[in-house]
Amino acid sequence: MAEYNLAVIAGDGIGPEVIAEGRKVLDAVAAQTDGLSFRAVEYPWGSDYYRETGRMMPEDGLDQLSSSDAVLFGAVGDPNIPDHVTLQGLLLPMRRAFDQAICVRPAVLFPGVESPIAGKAAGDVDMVIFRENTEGEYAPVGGRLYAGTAHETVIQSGVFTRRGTERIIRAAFEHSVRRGGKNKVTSVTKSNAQAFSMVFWDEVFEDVATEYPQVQTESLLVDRAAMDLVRWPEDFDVIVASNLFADILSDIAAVVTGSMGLAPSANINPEGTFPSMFEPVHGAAFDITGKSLANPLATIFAVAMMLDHLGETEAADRVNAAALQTLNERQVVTGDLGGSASTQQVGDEVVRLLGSAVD
Ligand code: GGG
Repeated sequence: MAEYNLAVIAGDGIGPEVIAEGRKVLDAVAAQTDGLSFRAVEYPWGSDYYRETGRMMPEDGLDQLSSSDAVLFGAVGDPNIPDHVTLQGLLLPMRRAFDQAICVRPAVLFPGVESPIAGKAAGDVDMVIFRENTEGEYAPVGGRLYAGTAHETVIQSGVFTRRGTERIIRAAFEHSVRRGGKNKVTSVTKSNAQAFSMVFWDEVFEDVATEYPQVQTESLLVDRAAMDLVRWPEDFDVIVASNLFADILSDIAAVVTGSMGLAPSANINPEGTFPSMFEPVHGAAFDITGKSLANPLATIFAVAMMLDHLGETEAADRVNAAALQTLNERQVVTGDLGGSASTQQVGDEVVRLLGSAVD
């Protein structure tokens, strides 16, 4: 029994198209659930806003969002604005300001979906990637000297705090215990080459692991992990890695499990003092923007993660079940999955199946 304040930032590219379907599904499940409602406020921020104002969001943008119960986010990026301007102007400041330190990215090979890796059947691949989300290689620490001269000097530093590193590693172990199954956590670093930050990460991983003797552990170098995700994806269960490595590995995991169009992401504020944010892993995808070709299921799965996070587990289960049925029946799927349905038709189908589950 709750009314939630939801901040919606559809953003750029295909963001508005997939967010429209996510909201359609959210409204439908809320309408079916006694006492559940969402007061949504749309924030028209992103690259168009930047063209008008020189900023990706207003100066007090984060203040405006801070009293929301959750943020639903589409995508960021524009072919005519440098990527570091769009990303550093909206998404990354939000993750840092709201201390959304724990990024959770599940990757599952669902019934009805074909993996590009030969011989993998539904259920064979089922992993969750825990991405450190507020520091690491994405910390805006560095500088550029003598630009454009022969002495040009550029420094980009990584930031690894004990608090941040412990938090993400502990969150991965806690999830492994809750999840059951293989009971395995794989930590991914590059500690043979990065002898400060990544050796530190390995040490923290070993320390935290002692608190979870029931969980099997593994440490892989990122190059090995990238190979293994392609050749033996079924070996992975829970993966924990730094901001950059987990960002890259989660894209590999998404394509191995069928499509970037299926990969959701939760950006969790562990203390609950700020809103958490839910988004598809994919970006703006300019090549298909405005063509109704985008797969909205990543956003719909992100909506389910948001419902779950808010404690609306029954509604989350219903959304997941309707999305899975859509995939399994394969009648209404987008081109990335071999179908010909539009973005809107997939959203409509999930809503239809939600309705039929209740009847
Ligand atoms: N839906 C998320 C999005 O727009 N992703 C684009 C991107 O470049 N993301 C980088 C990141 O997640 O750190």
